[in-house]
Amino acid sequence: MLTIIREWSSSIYLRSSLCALLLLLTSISLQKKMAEEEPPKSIYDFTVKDINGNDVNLSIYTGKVLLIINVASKCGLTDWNYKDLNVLYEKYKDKGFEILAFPCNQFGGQEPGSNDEIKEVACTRFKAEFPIFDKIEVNGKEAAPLYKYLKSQKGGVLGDRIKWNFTKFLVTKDGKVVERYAPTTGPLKIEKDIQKLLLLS
Ligand SMILES: *[C@@H]1O[C@H](CO)[C@@H](O)[C@H](O)[C@H]1NC(C)=O
Ligand SMILES: CC(=O)N[C@H]1CO[C@H](CO)[C@@H](O)[C@@H]1O
Repeated sequence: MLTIIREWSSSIYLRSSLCALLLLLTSISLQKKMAEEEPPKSIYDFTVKDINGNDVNLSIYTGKVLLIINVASKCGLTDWNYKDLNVLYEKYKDKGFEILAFPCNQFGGQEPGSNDEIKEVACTRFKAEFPIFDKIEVNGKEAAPLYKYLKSQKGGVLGDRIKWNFTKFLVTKDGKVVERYAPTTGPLKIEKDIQKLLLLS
């Protein structure tokens, strides 16, 4: 009788400790899963590729006001956009402002060149001094994670999709996306907002 009770209680003990172990394991794996799926807090959670294919952790831009743009080298607005972007850049680059340009080929095939050709066009013809990154997609399933994030933070007037070349996103010194401008909004029209974020006005 005693042995029966002892076996019975030890099996209860075994069962409950197994249960506890299972619970523990489940909660650990749940926690891990949640940690993995934690949504990005700022653009600093993204790593992109520069035009030479090297990883660039965007957290290197911590403390800078950023204008993030999808560029096209062969399009109507190209000339004055690059020209005005350079004006902005010259004026504010030493005051904590940076322009990050991402070539994109999704708008009527206006950016068909290889990275070397893009570099040539952007850096030589337009004399862009700001960083130009690797070619990416900005819309659809293959959209770069950074762009999925930018769009989730600031949708456009007619939905999240990037409508065309030269959509611009303004980012604060702590990596938050605060404004989105249409392709037709010239870079110089953004100057006041940039000054505000730089605390210059
Ligand atoms: C980017 O840099 C930050 C700060 O140094 C670091 O915490 C983070 O893990 C890096 N991200 C990647 C993907 O390497
Ligand atoms: C070639 C071309 O169509 N380029 C376009 C790039 O985006 C601007 C802004 O929408 C258009 O005006 C250009 O025509």
